[in-house]
Amino acid sequence: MKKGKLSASMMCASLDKIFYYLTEFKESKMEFLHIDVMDGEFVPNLALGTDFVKSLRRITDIPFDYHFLVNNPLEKMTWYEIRENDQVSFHYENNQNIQECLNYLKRLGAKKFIAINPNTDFHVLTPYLDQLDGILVMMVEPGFAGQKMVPSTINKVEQLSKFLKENNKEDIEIEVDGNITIENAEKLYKLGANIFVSGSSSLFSKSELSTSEIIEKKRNAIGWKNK
Ligand code: S6P
Ligand code: MG
Repeated sequence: MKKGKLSASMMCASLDKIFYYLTEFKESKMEFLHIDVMDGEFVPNLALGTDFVKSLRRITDIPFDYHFLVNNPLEKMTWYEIRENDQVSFHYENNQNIQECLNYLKRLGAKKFIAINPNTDFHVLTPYLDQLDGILVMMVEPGFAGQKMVPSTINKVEQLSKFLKENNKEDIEIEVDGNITIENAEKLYKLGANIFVSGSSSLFSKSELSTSEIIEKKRNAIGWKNK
């Protein structure tokens, strides 16, 4: 099995420690910074506006993993400076422009992911599989950090992984987002997930360990041990 990747959820990072976190991430070769964009419409919360994300882009070159939890992602994605090789998820739900969103990301050369809520069946994505680099599975109701995993989502990850293998689509990555503790990451890695959004339940939790020690522990849980 391939090694899993981490994506640090920046809405969970305290601003007073931002340089500490970015230094630790750089030294540990963090794969992505997870950028939640929330518009107060698709979800009852606001997060990571354009100017904040632009400033972050200026102080780090770690690739961004955008997660648009918004109505009309086709318009709102254009407000951000998405780069080639950034990874971008937009939601399936309440989206009349899925194909147009995929076309837009293809033109930018970004990695194309579609995100699905806990109650959305992954089979709805079947028509788009040929175009997708990955699927983001929400493990909690979208909108807030610090929630407990919706139990049915675990089985969904397992079924999705089987489905992709059976359809010769195992190159499509499975990203999991919400309550990804070290223990949950280990379980989900074994079931086929390979990108792990890391927020208040791991990287940014209150801990005696340094950030790089947490990263190392989490990586050991997702296939990095003895490699
Ligand atoms: C939630 C958002 C997530 C959170 C992340 C936080 O709607 O999409 O990316 O930032 O889940 O992690 P945790 O460990 O607090 O659940
Ligand atoms: Mg997210």
